[in-house]
Amino acid sequence: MTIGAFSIVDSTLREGEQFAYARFTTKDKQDIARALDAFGVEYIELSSPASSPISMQDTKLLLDLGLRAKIVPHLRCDRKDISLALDSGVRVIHMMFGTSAQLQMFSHGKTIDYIAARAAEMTRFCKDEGCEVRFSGEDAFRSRTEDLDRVFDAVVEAGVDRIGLPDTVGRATPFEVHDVVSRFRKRYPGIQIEFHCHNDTGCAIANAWAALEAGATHIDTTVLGIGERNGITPLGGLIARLYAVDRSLVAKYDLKQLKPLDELVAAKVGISIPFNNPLTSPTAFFHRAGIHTNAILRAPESYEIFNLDDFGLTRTLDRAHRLIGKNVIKSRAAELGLTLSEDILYEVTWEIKTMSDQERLTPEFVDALLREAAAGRFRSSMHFTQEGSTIPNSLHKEK
Ligand code: HCA
Ligand code: CU
Repeated sequence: MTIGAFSIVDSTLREGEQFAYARFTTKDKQDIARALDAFGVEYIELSSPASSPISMQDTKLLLDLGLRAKIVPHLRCDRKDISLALDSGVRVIHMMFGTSAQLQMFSHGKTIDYIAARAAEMTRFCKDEGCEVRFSGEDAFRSRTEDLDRVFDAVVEAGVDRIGLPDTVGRATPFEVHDVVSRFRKRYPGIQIEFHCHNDTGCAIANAWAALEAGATHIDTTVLGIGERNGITPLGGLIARLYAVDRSLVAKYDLKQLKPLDELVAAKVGISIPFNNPLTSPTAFFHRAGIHTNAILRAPESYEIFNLDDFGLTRTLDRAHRLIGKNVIKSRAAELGLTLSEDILYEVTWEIKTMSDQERLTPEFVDALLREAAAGRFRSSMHFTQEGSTIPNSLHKEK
């Protein structure tokens, strides 16, 4: 199936609040909400106003920002919690109730009949208040199909706009997600389907993709994937996945806002952007091997699937390692405005390789070496050891 219209429900301020290192202040939440809105996510999910007095206060303050994104609280299926949320002024409600045997037994102790009746009643209550309503069967991927059908039939009958299928414990495979979402897509043709995927086995992006291919209309993300345990589908990772298949799928978002957004949330939770984070990791476009940089210099798409300009990102070609090739040295010399013969370029390249077998070189050292060579002071036999070099020692080693 081709991917149709979809929305991103960003849950950095809800699922992300459950991340071990997150402790958002009101200002943090405002900053993050603004940055998410600037990127263009369609929904910003918040922790329940019933969680704490500040949670209630912040729901109102975030609504007051007047963002394009819909502000939506995440609630238990409970009339008091819903009423409190409605008092804050929200007009989209996300509710959930555990539908798996595990959660029935060890979390809330309720039967499927009770859950269906309660979910339908609360859905009607919200619809009567004029709200957009989503109901999730928490732990859907460990819930029995007949139990999900029973509960979702009841909320669909009650007028729900969207059903939610969370892989709460991150155990689903992409094929399984595709099967389950496809089945509900057929069962409830006019109803939106939201998918929320934990990353316990590293499948959160692949599973979100599978859900979209099967007809999901809403995908939950958080910035950098932060959330309970090791988190959920990362916003940037999902964008990377979609862009790589078809750029037009993400044309509605301001892609240049992704890096500042990832940096903002990383700073707010006190982490660095992980090295293996798609797109915005500091090493995401770092190329070293001479064979690669040679091709990259001719055509970046040889080893990159993203047009970096679209994201406001830049690449780094290593020039201070034994695996580099002559082309990167030649290109660097040109960037520095230096003219060197092919022979000298070859010798300088070999010098860098030989030296970097012995010590860790810096890019600045390579630049200094190129300047020395351009000034006619290159003597390869010296190997520019620290003792023999006219280049300051401080440039030899990475600090
Ligand atoms: C939670 C669990 C949840 C809910 C997702 C949803 C999950 O923290 O309440 O409401 O769709 O992973 O099941 O995040
Ligand atoms: Cu979750």
